[in-house]
Amino acid sequence: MTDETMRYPTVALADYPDYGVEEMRHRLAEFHAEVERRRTIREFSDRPVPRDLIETALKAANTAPSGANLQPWHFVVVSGAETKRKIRQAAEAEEREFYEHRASPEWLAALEPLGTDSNKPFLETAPYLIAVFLQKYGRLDDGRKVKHYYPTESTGLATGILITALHHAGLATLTHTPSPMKFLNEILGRPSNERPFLLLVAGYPADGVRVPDIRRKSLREFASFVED
Ligand code: IYR
Repeated sequence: MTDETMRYPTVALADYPDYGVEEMRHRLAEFHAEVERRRTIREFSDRPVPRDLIETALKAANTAPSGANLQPWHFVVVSGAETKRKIRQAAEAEEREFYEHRASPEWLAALEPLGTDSNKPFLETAPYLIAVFLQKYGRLDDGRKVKHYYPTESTGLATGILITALHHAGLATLTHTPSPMKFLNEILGRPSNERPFLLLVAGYPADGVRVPDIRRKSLREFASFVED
């Protein structure tokens, strides 16, 4: 047996307290109320955010379950003005192409209530752009490839935790998906085994920012229970 095929040693499951059902209800109700307040925003303040907050949120994201625990993601945290400017320029070029040519009339109609367009000033205003990359395969130190499993699902889960962690800290985010996003590999010098997954804009909301009055589906609409 080689090292790579050996089973992990095991450790006792740490810190999984039995709260009791009443306390569980209370904890979940509080958690729900907190995430219910999360809104995607499109106008950010330029107020600085200490880097350690982003680092801790990223460590939370990295706890996501992943296929064969291969953690097939990479996050590039961009705070430099010059790199943000390059990203904005490239993203806006793709977005102009999208809004003017590529998007179907149906897609444009779906976006209309949100009022988005190809102008993305927040890509320079917000203190952080976190480029999330999905690794199609990994690389060992000696250069050999390691196949990754469910990288899309895994990276989606990690990104969800990242967004929730930042929200928990009081920071707002925008999940931005300029398409195609290949320019992120070039600007950020990422290798070809990494595919841009999304660009997460993070920071404080701009003063007085308003958001569309959207509604979330009710539990009955988005979940069903099979009890027999
Ligand atoms: N990427 C474009 C268009 C866009 C697409 C979807 I789906 C959205 O929910 C929002 C925007 C943009 O960022 O403007």
